[in-house]
Amino acid sequence: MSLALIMPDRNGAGLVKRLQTLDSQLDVQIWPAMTRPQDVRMAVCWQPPAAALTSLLSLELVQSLGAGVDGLVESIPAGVTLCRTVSPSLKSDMRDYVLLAILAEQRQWAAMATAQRARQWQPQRYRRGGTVGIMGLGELGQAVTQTLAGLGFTVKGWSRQHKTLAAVECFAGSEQLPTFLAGLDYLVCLLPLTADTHGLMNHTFFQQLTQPTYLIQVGRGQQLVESDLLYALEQGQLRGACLDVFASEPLPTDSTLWQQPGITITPHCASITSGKELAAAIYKNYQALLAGQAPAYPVDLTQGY
Ligand code: NDP
Ligand code: OXD
Repeated sequence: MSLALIMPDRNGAGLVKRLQTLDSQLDVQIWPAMTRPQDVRMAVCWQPPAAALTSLLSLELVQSLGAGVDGLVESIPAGVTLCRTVSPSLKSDMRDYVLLAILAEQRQWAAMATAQRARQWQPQRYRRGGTVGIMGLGELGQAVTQTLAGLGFTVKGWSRQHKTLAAVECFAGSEQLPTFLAGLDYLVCLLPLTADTHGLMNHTFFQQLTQPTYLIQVGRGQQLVESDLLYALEQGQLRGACLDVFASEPLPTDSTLWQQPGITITPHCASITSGKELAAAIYKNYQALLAGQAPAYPVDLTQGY
């Protein structure tokens, strides 16, 4: 049995080395230079060309290199299982990123950095407390809710199916979205990209915010209508935004978002599984496949996440 790495634009050499440290006999082939495609039963992918998977006739399992599986769901051949990579470092990175974005905005960190460069002594007023709404109460959303609740934030959560979580006021479905969005100081998007979440954050959505809210977008770019975001900033429904993901990545150099006051941009790096944990997660699923067991973090292809 062979394991394929299909990750255009990424160098897989470090990952191969880590995998072979776990198992020196492991047969790994890196796309597109695969000499024995007929031996591949498992493929680890990030944005693979659709044809790369259909040409693997013995394929049984595809593992996404990330937690998101948009861009993969559509290209999974019939009968093949899709799973994703979720790890302790992915969760702790995301908790840190969301907390950093909230604290930086609360303490007006960007304004103080600007004042420093102008040699100006300008203490900023802190925004105290805060109610944070998290859209998506999955692996990452729940990790974030628990951290924020533990630090004394008031936390609201929204998911597709109703949940009961300690210290979180939970809402579910489109009918409860307006109640969830009411009274938020911070809104965090940790939703997967699906047909239902595509374009979710649009003009109608922002109109349901009942006070100026700060958006932290760490889901997927296509969930946010950029022109409606700019309008919501102009109208004061949003008081700012921290964006890590974009409809087009890298964000084009001519995008108006780069220079927009109140917007912080990071280049899709909110959270990343460490190399060691990635290799361990892949190898665990490889062994599960050999033993005829289900992989960790399987995706429901009918729901798209
Ligand atoms: P999970 O699949 O564990 O959780 C997804 C959550 O979203 C679930 O709570 C689910 O509800 C909810 N959800 C899905 N569809 C809807 C909907 N239509 N309405 C309301 N809630 C919905 O995902 P993860 O927490 O592991 O990851 C979430 C996303 O974060 C990833 O898909 C990826 O896009 C993004 N991500 C971004 C990273 C970055 O660096 N910026 C890094 C890693 C991930 P329910 O519980 O009812 O099923
Ligand atoms: C992921 C990501 O899905 O990096 O893991 O966005």
